[in-house]
Amino acid sequence: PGQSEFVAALDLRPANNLIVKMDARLDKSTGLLTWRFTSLDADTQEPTDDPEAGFLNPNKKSPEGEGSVVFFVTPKPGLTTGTEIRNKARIVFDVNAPIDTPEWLNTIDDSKPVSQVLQLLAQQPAASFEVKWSGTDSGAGVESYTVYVSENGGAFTVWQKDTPDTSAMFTGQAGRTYSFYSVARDAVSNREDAPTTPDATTAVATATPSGATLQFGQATYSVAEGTTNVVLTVTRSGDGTGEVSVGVSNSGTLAEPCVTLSGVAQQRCDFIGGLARLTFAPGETSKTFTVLIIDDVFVEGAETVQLNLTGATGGASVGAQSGATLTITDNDTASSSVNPINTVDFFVRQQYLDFLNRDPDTGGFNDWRNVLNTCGTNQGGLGSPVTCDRVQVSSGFYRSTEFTERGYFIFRFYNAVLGRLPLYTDFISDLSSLSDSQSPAEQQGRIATFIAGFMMRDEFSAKYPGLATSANAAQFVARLEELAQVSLPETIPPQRPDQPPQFTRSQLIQMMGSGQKTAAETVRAFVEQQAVYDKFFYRGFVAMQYFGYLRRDPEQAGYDDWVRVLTSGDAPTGIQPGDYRHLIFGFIYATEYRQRFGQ
Ligand SMILES: [Ca+2]
Ligand SMILES: [Ca+2]
Ligand SMILES: [Ca+2]
Ligand SMILES: [Ca+2]
Repeated sequence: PGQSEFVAALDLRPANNLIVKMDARLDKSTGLLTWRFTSLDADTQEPTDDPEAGFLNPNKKSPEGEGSVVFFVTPKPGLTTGTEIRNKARIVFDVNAPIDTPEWLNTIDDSKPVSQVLQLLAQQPAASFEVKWSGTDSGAGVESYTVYVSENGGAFTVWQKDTPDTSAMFTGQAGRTYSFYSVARDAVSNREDAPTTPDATTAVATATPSGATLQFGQATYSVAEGTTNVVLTVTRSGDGTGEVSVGVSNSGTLAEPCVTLSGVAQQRCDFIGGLARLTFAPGETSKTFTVLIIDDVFVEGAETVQLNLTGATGGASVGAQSGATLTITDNDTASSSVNPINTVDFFVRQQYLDFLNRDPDTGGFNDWRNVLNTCGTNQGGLGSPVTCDRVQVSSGFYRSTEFTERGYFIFRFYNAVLGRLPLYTDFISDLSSLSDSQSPAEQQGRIATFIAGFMMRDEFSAKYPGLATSANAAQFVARLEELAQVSLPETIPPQRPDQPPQFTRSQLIQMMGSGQKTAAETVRAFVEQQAVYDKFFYRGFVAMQYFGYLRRDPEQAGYDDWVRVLTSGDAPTGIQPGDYRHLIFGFIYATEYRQRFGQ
């Protein structure tokens, strides 16, 4: 740099008996740059007489006779856009006629491009609408656009990143406003400044009712306490084309002891279920849900619970038959001092109800019953071998594939995606949407429906404002990691055969960014990563003691303390990390648990 001449001699021996003299110089006043290459006979130091003996062969067989010189030119400072810089070269071999190259032209582009998102309708009739933008640039021309969006006046986030396209479909939500602006980049990387006000703003119209009406099939249902379950029906009438959903709640979520006779049948004491979200696929006109009945020994007479439909989505409305009364008729006439949970069959069935939200299948039930019946003289009760006792059987339900893929999946989903514990009612309601699948394909469909519905909830939108798009893949995954407090690895351990696909952070971002995975599929993959699975495993174990055995929310202090003990062990009591036996033992022999069924 700074030099205006360069002289050197290059010895080509032994390959070639030549010395090549190079003489390069720049005439600063004319801008003429000259290279002169002279081949000298290495012995005589004189130009060789042989016309074919130079360092550059005749181009008989291309490219043996081709050569080039390369040079870089820095433009003078302050050149304005449009300034042309022209170069051409003249090549002279020996005494031959000069060869002129074509002229090369560079044009300076020192100006930023200008772009804008085109005007949008003040109100969009549908949640999905087309957004267009355009731009101009003097000089090299616009190469790409980045389009930003803000929802309901919130912070702007990237929607389309460095795209050459000039339009895309945007999907918003009913009743929300969206503002857009674009920033263009030209072919030489000049980048437009962001505007101070958005280019275009629009609102998505509030959803118009679809005309679907959802209601109970009957006003009253009745079941005897000794019957295992009762099936209730919800019907859809009117418009049957779209996907709609409705929540089921009930009046039986009281905290009174089960022995207290209030005339109200209570979940936990008298039944399991009655909390659900029912999703009607397009064309479906009825859905059923199952309430599981507990055959306690309380003499309580007929008890009723009121079931209600609330929170219809998809523009549906709840019809006149928005509630139904379920009566459970008693089968006890004399008080019993024997608690039915003491019997093996009752205990085993209750594990199915409390962890899997269903009645047992015959094969599974017989297997578990057999484990306990042959477990020592106490049949798995106190003092039995620890390899087959009630604690071991109950923990088997938590560790079962069915619970892991449903209950633990739901629990982990709340913790990982929203960064909080699910409430008992959230958990049971969402678990019911994954229960009773008849095939793996149906199960996959239910999980997809659950996630899609979950992402429509306000709590999700508030935590991921505008982030669930491919353009925001990196921010979306970072937000998942932040809320879950999990860092995805950049290298992943070998994939186990029974495990969902495992990815590195970069892979997950790349798949979402390229559109290979939707936001919903990305969320699901995140929740299925080993790091996330491991993070919440003990917490799920503790939470299920409350959700499953006690059918209620945990007290925070008790929950935290059990998580600590399970994670780190407890020196004073000698409990080792990961020792769940103490935990389960404490709950299944607790008075609160046993008094769900009898005294
Ligand atoms: Ca009762
Ligand atoms: Ca009862
Ligand atoms: Ca009974
Ligand atoms: Ca009873």
